[in-house]
Amino acid sequence: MQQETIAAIATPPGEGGIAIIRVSGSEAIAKVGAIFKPRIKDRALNQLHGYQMILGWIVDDQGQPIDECLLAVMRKPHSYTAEDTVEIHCHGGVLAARQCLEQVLGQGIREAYPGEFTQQAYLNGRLDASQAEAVIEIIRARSKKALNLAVKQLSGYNSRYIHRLEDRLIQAAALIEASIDFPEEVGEPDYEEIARLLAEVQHHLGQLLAAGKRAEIYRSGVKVVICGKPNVGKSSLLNWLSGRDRAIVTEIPGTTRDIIEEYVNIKGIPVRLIDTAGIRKTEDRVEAIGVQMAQQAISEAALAIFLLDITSGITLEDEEVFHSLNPDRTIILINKDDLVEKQIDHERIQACFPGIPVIFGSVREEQGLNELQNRVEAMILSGLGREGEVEMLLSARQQQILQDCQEHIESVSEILGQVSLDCLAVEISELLEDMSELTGKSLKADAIERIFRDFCIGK
Ligand SMILES: Nc1nc2c(ncn2[C@@H]2O[C@H](COP(=O)(O)OP(=O)(O)OP(=O)(O)O)[C@@H](O)[C@H]2O)c(=O)[nH]1
Ligand SMILES: [Mg+2]
Repeated sequence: MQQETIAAIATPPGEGGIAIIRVSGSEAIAKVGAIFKPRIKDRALNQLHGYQMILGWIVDDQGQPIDECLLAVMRKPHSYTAEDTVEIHCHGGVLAARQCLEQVLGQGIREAYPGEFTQQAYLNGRLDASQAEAVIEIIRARSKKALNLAVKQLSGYNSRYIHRLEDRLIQAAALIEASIDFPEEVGEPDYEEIARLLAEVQHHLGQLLAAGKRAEIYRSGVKVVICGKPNVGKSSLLNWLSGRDRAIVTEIPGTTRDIIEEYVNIKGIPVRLIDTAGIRKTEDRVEAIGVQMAQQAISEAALAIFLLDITSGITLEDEEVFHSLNPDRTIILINKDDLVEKQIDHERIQACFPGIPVIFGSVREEQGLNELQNRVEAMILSGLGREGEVEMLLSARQQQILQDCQEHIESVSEILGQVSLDCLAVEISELLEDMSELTGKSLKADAIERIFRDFCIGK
């Protein structure tokens, strides 16, 4: 397919060391060559082999330099898009890059839509749908784990996994086809074997969906709220987990009156950590608003770390805070365990807050905090299957397809042996078609549009 030559600034706007303009398509080298003056006279852009660079100036219509640039040439199909590509490395900053781009566009090259370079790569067969989706995941990754998974997906790991599932369906289809084509010799297909193959695929689809949910945590992160009555050490914990003095800490109860948010990383999980005002009845208007906001934050969080002060015993205030918490999503930290005066023990805790995981520790002395992080991780990941089985990022699009396939397999399994072989063959081939959308090389236009609409310009 002949694709238009396109161009866009591939680096983010704003000041920086360099900015890169990417030009891709069959006319890229010739048209950029026409507005480029090489530093060494007898060299020219179109003489370059792939992966070579050349220094010179992008010039305006009068031949006056716009910016000094380094140009990289990549020749088809050995480029990101699998088209001839020129990357213009100009000085960072809004104006230089913009003016160079305008000069490029002046050559009759069209400005690229968001994600269009990756779309070219997809249309040229260099990436399949799953790999194209991995590109946006890499760009957006906010934790090391999410990045690892996305890079794995880009390498084609996910696609290979799906293809192995497709192979099982193809085996089932072959059993049916053989009975249709050679009824005399083959007789009835081996329904047991077909059922086994379908069950296997179904099992793996379930695992994939669970893995996708687990990966989603690493991709999007979760909201964790730190709550408790005043002065128990909430802000101290936020500061410790974020590794800096983000919130004010004093011995005065009611120090924090606002919501304080900080992105932290707990055991590789991106966490939006929220420190709240100590919850208590108060006449102070500002503090009262803070308490309301704390309660709102608690209701929105995926998990609450509920702090108590070991020296104060379990008070009515503590019990009131506990009432606003979801016991299944709560971890209790009994803080200030470094102090001698201990008014809370395990028995007391179990009596007041039965079944809630409890850690005794001290933020000041950094005790129990590793255990706390392990607990947080375990609770966030609980119910999402065991780690290390399958690991995979799934886009919303892929999740939907997997769920559809699950339902489809279920209905096929139910009618197995009760419908004609032709009908069964059609069902299995439809199933294969659905599944091929996961990694699809020839998706429908709207599916392609959905994949690429989230991309940024220049990618
Ligand atoms: N001994 C001891 N003191 C602590 C510990 N953690 C916090 N503190 C002290 O307890 C006091 C209150 O700490 P904060 O972190 O401000 O408590 P808070 O829960 O945010 O308080 P409010 O914002 O008022 O609700 C400060 O003087 C801290 O230094 C601890 O583990 N041991
Ligand atoms: Mg505080």
